[in-house]
Amino acid sequence: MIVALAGGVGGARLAVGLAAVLPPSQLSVVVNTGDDFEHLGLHVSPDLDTVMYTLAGVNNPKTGWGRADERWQFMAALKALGGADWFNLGDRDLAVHVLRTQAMRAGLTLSEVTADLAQRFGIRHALLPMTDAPVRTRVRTAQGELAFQDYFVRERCRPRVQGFRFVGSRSATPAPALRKLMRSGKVTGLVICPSNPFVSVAPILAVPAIRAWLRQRDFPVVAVSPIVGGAALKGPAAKMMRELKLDASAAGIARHYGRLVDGWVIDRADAKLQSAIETMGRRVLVTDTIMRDRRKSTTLAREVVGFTRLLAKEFK
Ligand code: FO1
Repeated sequence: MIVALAGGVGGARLAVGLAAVLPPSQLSVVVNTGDDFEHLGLHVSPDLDTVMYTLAGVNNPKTGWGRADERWQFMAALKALGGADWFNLGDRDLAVHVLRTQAMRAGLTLSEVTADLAQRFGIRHALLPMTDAPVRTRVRTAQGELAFQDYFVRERCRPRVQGFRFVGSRSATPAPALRKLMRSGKVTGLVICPSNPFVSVAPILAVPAIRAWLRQRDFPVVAVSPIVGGAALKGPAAKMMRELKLDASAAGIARHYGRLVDGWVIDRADAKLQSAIETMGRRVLVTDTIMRDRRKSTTLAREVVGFTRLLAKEFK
């Protein structure tokens, strides 16, 4: 069983590839919930929805979030009535937020709601929130501390970041299905998808039991670098690294994760960094990591799975 940790767009793309290569009995996708927030009275889970829509093939390929063939009548009416219009909720997308909010108000957990919605979207692989407890990413910036969506959407990632905190993470426990997996001894590898290390992957690793599990793992962790040629393919990862005085490169990312990762998958554009990363004691696979379409996602996923299996053989 391979567990994939996914956040926003980059994570979703590799998750699709992994789902094409591995059957449901061999792949579970664990998603960041630090981006979740209450908006207009609705519980919004952006990364869960991005991964769910992408696995279901109904995601908006242009924005990376929300649904394809979207209409915006709700937003137009909301704006006309003076409602908050900085966070766009499409007419189709809205149905998921309303149903999730209704179910959670009725006492269902985020895991239960996610499983029900994923099943309705025809998704057969396990789609798991990292935890059912509320964890909220807050971004410390030169302009003070911002809630994640205020930083990411309202302020368009412009403020200079100084650090992050994940409110609620200390007391959070893994989602039940993830805890079961962790105890099963069936996990043969963990893949960190090319998501933002600070706001998509870090919140998952901030759940104490997940971090401890990886610390004492008996399986390899393979990560796909979200930085290619010194830039993030989408989102503020490279900008954040520079603002945090980190080397915004695949090598800088490898240094950032340290011993948490056994094998790095880096793009051909960064082949010259292979020896630097190997010198850190990591294995490296150099390949084409740009997932332009589903075919590329599947090809990359196949290579990542192969690399994970290779490292599993060497695992003491
Ligand atoms: N990102 C934006 O930049 N602008 C938006 O208006 C926006 C709306 C939105 C609605 C639903 C949803 O699931 C995601 C949405 N996102 C939007 C993306 C969201 O900010 C995510 O947190 C990012 O994708 C980072 O993971």
